[in-house]
Amino acid sequence: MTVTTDEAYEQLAAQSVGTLWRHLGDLFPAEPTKRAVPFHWAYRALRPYMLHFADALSIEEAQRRVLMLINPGLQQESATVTGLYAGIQIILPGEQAQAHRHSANAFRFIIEGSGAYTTVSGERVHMHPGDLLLTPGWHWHDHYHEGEGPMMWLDGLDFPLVNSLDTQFFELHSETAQKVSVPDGLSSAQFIHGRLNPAWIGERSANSPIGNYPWAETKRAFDAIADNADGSDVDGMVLEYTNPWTGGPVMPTVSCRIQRLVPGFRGAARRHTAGTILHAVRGEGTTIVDGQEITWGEKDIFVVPSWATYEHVNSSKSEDAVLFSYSNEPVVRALGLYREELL
Ligand code: GTQ
Repeated sequence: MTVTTDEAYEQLAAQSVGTLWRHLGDLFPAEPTKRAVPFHWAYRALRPYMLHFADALSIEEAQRRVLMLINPGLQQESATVTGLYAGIQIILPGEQAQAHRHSANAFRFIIEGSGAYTTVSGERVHMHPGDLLLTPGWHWHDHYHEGEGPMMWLDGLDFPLVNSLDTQFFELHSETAQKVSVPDGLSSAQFIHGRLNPAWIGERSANSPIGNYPWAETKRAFDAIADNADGSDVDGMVLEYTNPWTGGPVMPTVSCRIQRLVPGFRGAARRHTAGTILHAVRGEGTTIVDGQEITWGEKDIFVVPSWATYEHVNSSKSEDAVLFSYSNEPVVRALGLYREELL
């Protein structure tokens, strides 16, 4: 061949061919490159914008009225941490958000308001602050508000992961509302007891069948444990919401947890390879993420990217802090990519 080396590089690039020796370093970093950065959104700063758009934009125009919390390092994929997304949704009394479905798994963690519900695969699921509602992939879902005042919740979806695999489908329902086919709240009534599952139900899916993990149950669990457990050095009294069929995570791609940090709690430092999104249900505190102090207040949302070192602090001497969190740990574990390190 009679080409110079420069010409060879150029001609190969034109044929969509790369040369590994020039990319070994960036394709195989010694440690994860952490495109996602530690970040914090204050709820009180976002709330006025939610109310503005509730007034300025009809639910029909928007379909879903949601502010997306986008990590500055993940703008291309609209992700909050790698593979996962967080948004804050608002719905006003009298509104209906059109039924649709998508491949992505979704959940809602209720922040404020009363009188709203979502219909998921024919079941109306009522919402109260602190409830966790599931909308697993390809389940029809439409939201309604029949109470007073605005209703707001945190949306968690795995769409950045689904999109990165080119596996996303989306469909609008032919009607605004899907048909209700079972009594309200049936799935929670049947399954929330956890140790007594309805044996006549044959389909045991990788998704939890529970439409709502109500705050009342979460509170009961914390009250029952009271101060009689040490909890985790890193995460305090941390509980995982589980799929009653498997004992595993609520959906195949997302693990949801709730943790109580007792007054004066100072967690040990740890890092692991599951990007995590956290929401302060109550209390306030500081989480140090890769040396950066994130001071969070009630209802705020913040992130700990994969392989970032974090430690939680509840500096209050009298008040508990409660954090809801979700991560892509089940995906990372299923692929054999989970690593953790106590520091
Ligand atoms: O409520 O169905 O934040 O489909 C993003 C996509 C919420 C929803 C989001 C959605 C929804």
